[in-house]
Amino acid sequence: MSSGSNPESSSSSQLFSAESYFATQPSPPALDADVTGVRTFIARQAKAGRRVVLVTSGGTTVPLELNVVRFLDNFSAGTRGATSAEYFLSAGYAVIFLHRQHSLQPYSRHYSHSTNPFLDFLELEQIAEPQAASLTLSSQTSSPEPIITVRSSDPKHLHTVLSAYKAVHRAGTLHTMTFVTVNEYLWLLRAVSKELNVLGRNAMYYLAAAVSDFFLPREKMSEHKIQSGKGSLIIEMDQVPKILKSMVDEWTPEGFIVSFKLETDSSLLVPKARAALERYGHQVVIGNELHRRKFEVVFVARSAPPSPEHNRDCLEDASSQIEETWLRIDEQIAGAGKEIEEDIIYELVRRHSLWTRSQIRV
Ligand code: 9Z3
Repeated sequence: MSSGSNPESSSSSQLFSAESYFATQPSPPALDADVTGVRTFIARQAKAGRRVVLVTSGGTTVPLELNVVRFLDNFSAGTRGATSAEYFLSAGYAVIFLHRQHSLQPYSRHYSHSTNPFLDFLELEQIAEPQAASLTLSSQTSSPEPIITVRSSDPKHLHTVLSAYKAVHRAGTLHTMTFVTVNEYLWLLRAVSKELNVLGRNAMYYLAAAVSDFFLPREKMSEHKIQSGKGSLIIEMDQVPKILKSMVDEWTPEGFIVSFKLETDSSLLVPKARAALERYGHQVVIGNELHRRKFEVVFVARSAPPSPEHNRDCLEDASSQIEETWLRIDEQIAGAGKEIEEDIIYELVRRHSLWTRSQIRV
């Protein structure tokens, strides 16, 4: 990185393989505890005979300083991931929800700080004058507890969301983990994939997080806040290694892996999604254009999903069998509450079932 004030820190970029990345970049301090937690969760779900899906959600950051003041962020509120997690849960999956800290989460997303703020649902009951006075003057009097009631313009919806939320908590089928930086994301993704590999084909990966393609290796980061005042700032970032390739080849070769491809130029969507499928050899790429993502997505997949053998041996041959399937919902229906994630998950559950029942050796 170089700026008017940090010219000495300029250096050239190198190409990181997944291996060299993890050999040189620091693991998050809580990694061991996170792995223990997720391992216990997976063992419990395996015992109950449930399929497990890892849902990644929200955007990663790339800090520019070790004492971080500034960072590069990736676009995502976490809507896709949080919404999808709910539909996976209602389809009977256990969900590991790996999300950007403070991004949207399943169920609470319906009542986030910006959509239906929680406090707007609460009403203070009228308290008689003398009691109100004593409440104000002293919190230690024996005056009655204030009564707070919940009022919703759509109590049925609130009841549905709350019931589903409580049921999932009782069943213990949702496990949440958080990341902020792309480094934390990569370490956690690798760790969870290796743990989930014990489930073989019963594991699904739904990679909806918006992941930076570039990062600043630790050795190139400025320790303190980058100083301004000497003109422009030039930062050279290195490319994040292609971890999908490592997932398919090493960490979880039998898992059913779904990645997302985000484009803003719709003419690039299908070609880039096809290229990703050919390059990594996983099962599905879901293409979404930024502004149409709530109304249409395109599934790009092979007509027969590749087996582990296929992953290893036949990538070049498989390109001709790649098919595109569009899922669309009417914008008016979407406005009335229909979510495209419902259809996405329905279709993925169907495809995953075929994958788990496939006769090919695992
Ligand atoms: C997505 O494409 C997600 O659908 C969105 C969801 C980020 C668009 P929101 O939650 O946004 O509705 O606010 N995620 C994947 C984005 C990404 O980083 N993809 C990489 C790429 O396109 C590959 S993993 O190269």
